[in-house]
Amino acid sequence: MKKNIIKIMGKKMISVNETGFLPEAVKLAISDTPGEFYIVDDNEGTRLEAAVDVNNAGHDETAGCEVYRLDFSEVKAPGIYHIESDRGDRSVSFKVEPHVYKSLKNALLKFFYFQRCGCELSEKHAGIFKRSACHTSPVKLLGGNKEIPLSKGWHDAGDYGRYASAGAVTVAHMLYAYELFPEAFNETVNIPESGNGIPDILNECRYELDLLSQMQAEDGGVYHKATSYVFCDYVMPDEDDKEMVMFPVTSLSTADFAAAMCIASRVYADHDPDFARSCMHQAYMAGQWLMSNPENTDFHNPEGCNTGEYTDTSDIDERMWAFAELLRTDTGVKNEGDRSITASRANKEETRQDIYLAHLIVEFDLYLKDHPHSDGRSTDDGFGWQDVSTLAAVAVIFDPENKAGWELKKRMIDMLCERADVFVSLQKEGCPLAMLKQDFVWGSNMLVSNRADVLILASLALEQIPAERETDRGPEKCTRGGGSDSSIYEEAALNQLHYILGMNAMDLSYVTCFGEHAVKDPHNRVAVADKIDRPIPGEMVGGPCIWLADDEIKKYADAGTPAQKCYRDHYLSYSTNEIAIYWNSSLLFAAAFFDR
Ligand code: G3I
Ligand code: 9MR
Ligand code: ZN
Repeated sequence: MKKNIIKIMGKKMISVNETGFLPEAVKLAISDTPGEFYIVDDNEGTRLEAAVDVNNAGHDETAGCEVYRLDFSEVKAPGIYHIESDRGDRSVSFKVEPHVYKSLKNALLKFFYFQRCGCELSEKHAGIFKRSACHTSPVKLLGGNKEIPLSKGWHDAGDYGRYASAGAVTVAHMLYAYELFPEAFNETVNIPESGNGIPDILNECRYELDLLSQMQAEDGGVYHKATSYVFCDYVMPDEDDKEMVMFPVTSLSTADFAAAMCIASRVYADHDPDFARSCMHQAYMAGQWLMSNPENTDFHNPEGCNTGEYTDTSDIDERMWAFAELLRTDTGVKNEGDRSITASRANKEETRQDIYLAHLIVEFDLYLKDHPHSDGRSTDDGFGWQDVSTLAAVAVIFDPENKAGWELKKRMIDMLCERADVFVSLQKEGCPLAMLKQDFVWGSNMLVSNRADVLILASLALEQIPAERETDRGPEKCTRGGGSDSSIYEEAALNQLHYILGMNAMDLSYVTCFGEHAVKDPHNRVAVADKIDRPIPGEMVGGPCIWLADDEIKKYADAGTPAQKCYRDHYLSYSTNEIAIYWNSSLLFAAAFFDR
């Protein structure tokens, strides 16, 4: 009788992080159906005594169903398990293990090697994904004959463009991760530089920094992108015969470049002092350009051009990040040519740092004016290519010399923690996921993982608040509003990771080769053209997008489709299933934090 009921009702979903859980972490899975649930040890084939608490978390609009949260935090012993219900439904198998995210972390990093442009990928390092060198000719500056030599860098995504802002933000995710928790980067990932005494995360970022350094014009401005005029077909990169064009300088690229080069000059100082100095000089030049060019240039493709735009109506946050990083990093004394922020300040002996600080404050005030306190629902994460305000906050908050001063640092911590508090509260109902329907935009998985990163950063920022500090009026207690603490932030960050790795309405892991139901067919020209029936491992795809912005997804979703289900694992669905460097680096940041 029971069997029949199950048949009639059909299979129900039990979805879970398919990679697994850290032994001491809170462990949640979700189901769309109530019932009794059990944890089964895969090796023994037996149900565990450990309780699975089932909570009705209410209807989830983005999942399109009632959500039951299954809490099995009691399971702490390392092993391989799955969840099953009294109705006979089961989840895929997952691990509980102390270093459960290690191979994920390393695959997310190795991904960047597979994106390398301008070099051969050898069998030794790429295995079956070996390929020939691509895009080695100089590029032509748009609208003229000027040739600019260009080498190295990563292909941006499923296309072969190289975009300065995208590259700079990606490198920043990775280098900040390295600065904040270097202990996560002790393993090598079999790239040509492995074993040279420099951590592979720095070896890999160096490959992109070498490209970026060639994208700066003589006056300090940075070109927006080097791409063909239109996207090429699904061909291998070395077969792409479209001419590469360098597009004009933008304030967005120049600011992101300045910030990334500052971080690089710190991080590489011990390993390669000459390179570090040259990064600092280039960052300084970019900073000078920004001060001479106060308008947002923005960027729009010229007529007939269809490659990525990375357009942005505001460059306030980019400038804020650039000046925050310059303030923290550029210890140079004032030069003859240095720009002054206001003529009225000319009387005072103004240092270069005074100038950066003044600019930082101006931009931060402008930013907050445009972004008043969040309404407690949705909010920018500030950790993507378009809004980089959290990156600016990182530069200020984690400066060991606190060059911005306590007041500004405190305001940055407040901005960061306010965001984190919103994300914690968004997890309270339905899926334990900080995402509203309108957040399922192009690259929604980056929003999910950026929110994890913000939560992680907020947990680290709390450590930066001293219990007390000296003021003119004597000692003063330092407090922060909001109710969260580090462990709540970390728990919420892990929930975001669980979504990416399988705890979602698609019951899919969005990282290739990680999970029994992992995505298999990303929009990546290499992966389509190589004719290999396996995807390159460690790629996070963009994920559900409610805009239904390509013909493939339109066949499978309409306006009534729940946001989490506006997704199709097919290479033709570029608006839901592409890959991108700053999506991987965003997830790498979180994975590395939880495997440090
Ligand atoms: O910021 C605005 C927001 O204010 C507004 O309310 C909202 C409404 O639609 O749009 C927001 O901007 C969107 C932006 O993503 C931020 O999420 C843009 O409209 C949207 O077009 C943009 O999508 C971008 C997509 O290109 C299309 O341009 C993705 O973020 C970006 O990751 C993706 O990047 C592409 C490159 O162009 C080319 N290479 C592949 C790469 C990955 O798909
Ligand atoms: O492959 C392109 C991808 O990298 C971009 O993100 C996307 C949006 O700009 O466009 C893809 O290219 C498509 C083009 O825009 C329209 N024709 C089909 C292309 C995919 O084959
Ligand atoms: Zn290339």
